[in-house]
Amino acid sequence: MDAPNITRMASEVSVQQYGKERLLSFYETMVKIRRFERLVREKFLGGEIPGFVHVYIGEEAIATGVMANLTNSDYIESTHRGHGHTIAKGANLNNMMAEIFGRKTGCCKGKGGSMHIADFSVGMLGANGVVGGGYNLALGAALAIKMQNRNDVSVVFFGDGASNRGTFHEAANFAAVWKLPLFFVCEMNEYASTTPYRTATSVDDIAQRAYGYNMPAVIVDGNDVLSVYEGAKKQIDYIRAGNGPAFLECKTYRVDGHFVGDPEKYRTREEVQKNVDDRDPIMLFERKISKVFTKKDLADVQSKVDDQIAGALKFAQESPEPDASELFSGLYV
Ligand SMILES: Cc1ncc(C[n+]2csc(CCOP(=O)(O)OP(=O)(O)O)c2C)c(N)n1
Ligand SMILES: [Mg+2]
Repeated sequence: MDAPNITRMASEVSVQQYGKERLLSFYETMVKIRRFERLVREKFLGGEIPGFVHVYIGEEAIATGVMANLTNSDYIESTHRGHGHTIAKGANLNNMMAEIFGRKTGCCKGKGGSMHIADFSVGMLGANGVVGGGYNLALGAALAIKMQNRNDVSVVFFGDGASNRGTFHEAANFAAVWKLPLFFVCEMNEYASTTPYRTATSVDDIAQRAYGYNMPAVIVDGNDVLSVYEGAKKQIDYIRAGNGPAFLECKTYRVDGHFVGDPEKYRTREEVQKNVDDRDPIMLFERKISKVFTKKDLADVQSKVDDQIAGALKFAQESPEPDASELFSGLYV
């Protein structure tokens, strides 16, 4: 039996009611993330990108559906798997790609790389290489929103693995006691690097944890962008009304390895393929909107996105690396 704070939701609004423009923007964002990630994977394997890269392939519907409820003055805190969140929040693609390539023109001057992208101009406060490192930063942003009497929301994205960090519980309790506008969005993708969810987590649904902090929780199919959108809307409306924090659990699946190059010995190819065949979020959405758009409409979106990403790649590749003299600038210590 579910804890009393939990609502399981599926999209209740018909595709037609959404309006063409909004549907097409959902599609564009998901395709942009997918194609950006495929290119980053290719360039990483080709040796052009330094460091480590974790891609968001298969989870595009979550960032897309949540972010469609936000404006630039709302904040997000992201994870090590943060490219999708950053793109959906509207960050500049050129500066983002340059950051991943470690170039001077990157949004963090090439010093952060994939796991430390930030773009304050759109409220993207940062990806985070520390698992569970985002909660209390988002909490601080939520406290600032409240102290400034703003109606904005601070969103923290985190994985099933990160839900087991103590920082989750500290932030959840603080936010609940102070009624802060903090939105917890859990991306339950079945694995925390090589660890299957069930071997490390005590509950069937991570949303159960919210009960201990008096937080309402919604559970959605994280591969259905409309369900994510509507679930997030319900929770964000609740938060903006001044009720304090809320929780959203999105059930999804990590299709790629934990990091690009992961040998993936902890699962079978069949399991992965089944998720690709049955649950791919872009395929599911294309099916849903097939009566509203022609193949040509969708192909036009794809080629527009490809042009943008090709432009971002060229910008990154042609940008210089940071000067050695800048090594110690921008540091706090
Ligand atoms: C504090 C900390 N512990 C361990 C790691 C190594 N690490 C990086 S990602 C990851 C798994 C995270 O799993 P999850 O939160 O489910 O996110 P997902 O990768 O599935 O998106 C681990 C253990 C880390 N970066 N930080
Ligand atoms: Mg995970």
